[in-house]
Parts: sequence; C-alpha cells; structure tokens
Amino acid sequence: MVVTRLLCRYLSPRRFSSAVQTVAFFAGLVLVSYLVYTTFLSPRASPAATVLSRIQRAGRSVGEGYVRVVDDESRRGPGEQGEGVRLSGEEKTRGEEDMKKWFMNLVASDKISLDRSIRDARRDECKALSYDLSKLPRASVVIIFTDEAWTPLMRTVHSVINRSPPELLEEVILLDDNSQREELKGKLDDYVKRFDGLVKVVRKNVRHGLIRAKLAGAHVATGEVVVFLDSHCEANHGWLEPLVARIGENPSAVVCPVIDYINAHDLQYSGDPFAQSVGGFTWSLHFTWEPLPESEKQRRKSPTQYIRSPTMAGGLLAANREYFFRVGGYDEEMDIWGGENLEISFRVWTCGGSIEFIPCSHVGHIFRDGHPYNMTGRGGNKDVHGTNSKRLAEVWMDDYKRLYYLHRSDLKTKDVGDLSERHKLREKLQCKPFKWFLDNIVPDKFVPDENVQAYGMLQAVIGGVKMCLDTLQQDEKGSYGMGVYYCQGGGSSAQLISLARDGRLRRETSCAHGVVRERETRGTVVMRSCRENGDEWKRVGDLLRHSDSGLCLSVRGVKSGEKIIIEACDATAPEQQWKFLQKNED
Ligand code: LR7
Ligand code: MN
Repeated sequence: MVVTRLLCRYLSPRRFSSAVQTVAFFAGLVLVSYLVYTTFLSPRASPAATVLSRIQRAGRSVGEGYVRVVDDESRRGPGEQGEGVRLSGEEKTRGEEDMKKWFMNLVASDKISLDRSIRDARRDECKALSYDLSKLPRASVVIIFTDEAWTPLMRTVHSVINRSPPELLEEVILLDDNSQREELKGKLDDYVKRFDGLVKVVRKNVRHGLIRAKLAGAHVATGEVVVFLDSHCEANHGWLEPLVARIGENPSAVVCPVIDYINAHDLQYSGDPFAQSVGGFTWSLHFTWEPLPESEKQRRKSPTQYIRSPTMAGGLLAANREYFFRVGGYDEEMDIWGGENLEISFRVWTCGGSIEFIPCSHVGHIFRDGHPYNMTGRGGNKDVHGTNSKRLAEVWMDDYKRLYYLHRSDLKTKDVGDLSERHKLREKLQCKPFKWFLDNIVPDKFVPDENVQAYGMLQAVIGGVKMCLDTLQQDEKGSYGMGVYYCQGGGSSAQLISLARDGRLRRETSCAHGVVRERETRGTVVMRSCRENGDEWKRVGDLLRHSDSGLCLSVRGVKSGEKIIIEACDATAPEQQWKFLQKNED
C-alpha cells in the first residue's frame, strides 16, 4: 500500500497503470520462483529446519508460541546460568518431601524456566571447532520415560531443541513407557503441538522397561543417527554437532557425550570441561568410572579428539541407526533396568565397533539416588539387574562368566529365558572372544584367578577352628580393615583374595596395605583402592610377609569377626600359617 501511494504521488495516471503492471509482473515472478525453490529445490528441507527457520524468519512463534530460545548471559532468575535453586520455609519442606518420592526436588525444578540458560561446559578448543552442517548426518533424539515429572521431562525437550542446529535435528521422539500420570497424557499431546510435528509422542500400553523402550524408540526413528537420552537431561551448547560428526566419520562408533552433573537437590548444573574418565565394570557387572588410561593419553593428538572407552554408563548415547540394529540393538529379553549398558559395550567392541566418549559434547543428567517407579519385572522379578546381567554374562563373557557367578552364585541355575537368538547373533557377526576384549580393550582389568601367584580363600587356624580372611561385609569402595570369619564352604566372594603376580594382596579393586606405627612391631592391615598402588607381600613357606615392614600376617588374639594384624614373623607360630584354598576344598 505504501508503495502504491508513493507511486501515485509521482506518476501520472496513465504511466501509473503501466508501472503497476510492471511491478506486479516482477513481484509475481519473484513469488513463483520462491515457491518453486522452496518446494522442489531447497536443500535438505526437513520438519525441523523448516519449522525453526520459519520461526526465525518470522521472528515470532509458531503454534501456541514456541520460539527457539538462544542462551543469553544476561538471563536472570531461578536456576539461570545453571545455578542451583535455594528454597526456604514451606517450599523447602515440600522440596525435601519430593526427594523421598521422586529422588529429585520438583519444587526447585518447577521454579526454573524450561528454557533456562546454562554455561557452556566445553573447553575453548571445542568452541573453536566449526562444522559443515550440510555434510553431517541428521539425528532422531529418542527420550524414553516412565512417569517422569513434567518440568525435568520438558526441560530435556526444550534444551534439545534450543541447542541443536535445526539442520541436524530430524525429530524428537518421546517414548512413553506406559506412564500412568494424567498430565503425561492429554496435556502432553497438546503441549507438543507447539513444535509443529518436530516432537512426536509414542506410547506403549504395556510397560516395556527401559531397554525395550529404547528399542521401540529406535524402530520409529527415521534419522540417520539415533540419539538416546534419559528424561531428566539438559543438552549443553553445541552438544549435537560433534556426536553426529564422529558417526559420520565412522559409522561403527557408538558415541557418548560427557555426562555433566545436575544436582537432584537444587538442580545446579556442573559442567566438567576436562572430563578425563572412561567407563569400566566390576565382575559383579556394575558400571564404574575409571581414570583415562595412559594409552589413550598417548594416542590422542588433541583434547577435542574422541576417547576410546571400554564401556558406557548407558543412558546417553548416539549411533548410526542402521549400525545400531546391525550390531544387535539391545537384548529384547532384558527387563526394566540394568545390564544393557555393559551388554552393548562388550558387544560393540567384540563385534568390530567401538565405544567412544566425545569430549566436545556435553549433556547434563540429574543423578537420582533411587528409582521413582516400580522396578519389578515380568513374573514378579525383583532382581532385574541380576537377571539381565546373567543374560549378558552367558552370551558375551565365555568362561569369564564364572567371575560373575562368584558374586551371584544364587543365579547359576536361575532361568533367565531363551538365549538362543543372542547366541545366534554373536555367531552371525563373528564376534571376538571376551578374552580379546580383556587383553586389548581393558588390559589393566584385574582377573582375580588368572596370572596370579595364588587365589582362593586364605585360611588360618585359630584354636583348632579354620578361619578365613573376610571383608566382614564392609563397603569395598572406601578403605577398610581386613578381618577373619568362619570359612564359607561355598566360596563366598567376601572371602576370595589373590596374591597377584606383582606381589599385591588384593581383591578386585582394593589392595592390602600394612600399617605400622614407627618402632612398633605390630600393625594392622588396611584395604584401599589399588589405584594407590598397594604394598608388596611375599610368601615364605606358609607365612605372608609384608615387604615394607618385614612383619607377617597373623591372627594372634583375633576372634571371628575381628580384624587381622601383622606382627614379627615366626615360622613356627600357628597363628601365622596361611593356606590358599580353592572354594570347595575343605
Ligand atoms: O521401566 C522403565 N522404563 C523407562 O522408560 C524404567 C525407566 N525408564 C526410563 C526412565 O524414565 C529414564 O528416562 O529410562 C530412563 C533411565 O532410567 P533412570 O533414569 O531411572 O536410570 P539411571 O539414570 O539410574 O540409569 C542408568 O543406567 C540404566 C541401566 O539400565 C540406563 O542405562 C540409564 O539410561 C542410565 N542412565 C545414565 O547412564 C545417565 C547417566 C548416569 C551416569 C553415570
Ligand atoms: Mn537417569
């Protein structure tokens, strides 16, 4: 209109009408070419890219009003910049109650914007990298949940959309594993409409458990890459590019972001730019964090390069979707929670792929002390971690499964369902033996009964009664004094100990230290993490001599349930005679 009025003022009526025709002609031409371009020629048009670029172009919201929120250092308010939320009075009390029911503080979470800002957790070398987005594979992000609370769930979704380049985000799949809470039904369906089809809700009307839920999510996903997230995460700045870039480069790499810590009490986000850990495992088949091995420090040329990790924590990972299925997805018969993280780790490595941590990709996760949902599996199974782990041990660990059964002898005869499909998969993919994994991927992993001087129950005789060295049920994560207890004939794992090649007297992760005060001839034996080395012990006949102090292991004056000592060696003292027994020997 403005243009027309201007033209009116400066042109005569006759010239005016022909000028209008010319303008209209060119305007039409421009419009038609634009439509042809956007419909047929526009590169990589996708729901995400179009929705978001439309949002950006129009500078206004779509649907009910969603605008991609870019982090802004000036944002202030509860939880902004990743700060924790401090509560007081009645709110504080309600927050504490949430901790019991939800294992996270929902009063705090509900105060925080779903688009809260968080500080960039990457190191500078990562921020300096640039990517050609048009060359990277696109990702479907699968978020699985069962009865997750609203704000942590939606903050996961918002953070993914806000911090992913639209060009790379194929879709977000919310895989609802049979949630019962009302707000996760109609309200959720309505809420996601604002994302114009970018966010899809898929529901299961029977509980799948998180392993089958992840599989179901991957089956509906269409992106070249599938990314899995827990439903209480926050994607950090630039999180997606380095994940998909690595998969583009090597489709058999199964990659994990650095997992930043979000405190469940106040939702404080703590980034860890110098993440220097890899994943490990215990023989009871739990995931552990381990320091970055020397070999990786040597191999990596730059701090932005991927880190080879023996295992992954489980929740946050990305893979080429075709490769993920080709290498066996997950074991469908694993129920509810647990085991799938080590299973995918052992499987991917031994079947020709790799597990890698991507130091430039950061995602926060709310660490909870418990599970706010029912953990009972099919047939009333209350030990899903145990039975899932037995499936993985049976299929992937060859004879090393014996080390799992040392911890779980109760499961030896337990029926954990049909394993033939998984055995067939291993056969079909021609996967390497578990020994290869131990030798090549975790060469420092201690195998208690291999390459050792002696292994078994360490027995001494007190007043005619056989006693065995025993952890006395203490937590082996910290330091603890070694004791003795009546020998457990079945080979209780608490009584098994190895005298390693290197002379350390040790269990899986803790090593025996002799502690003697200066000028004393008597001391105690303390078990501490083997990372702090551990003292050398020598067998001299049936004596066990502590090299540093020259004192010997002894049960003089020690009763069942009490801690053992070291004292001046005496080859004739019955209290100092120790025998390594295999579990079924008398
Ligand atoms: O039956 C279920 N159905 C589900 O959909 C049980 C759970 N779930 C959902 C749940 O809502 C959540 O989104 O599955 C997700 C994971 O459950 P959590 O958050 O209770 O598990 P977790 O964080 O304690 O457990 C870790 O180990 C699990 C072993 O099976 C899974 O691999 C989780 O994904 C994994 N989480 C992480 O690795 C996050 C980082 C933690 C670390 C280190
Ligand atoms: Mn979790």
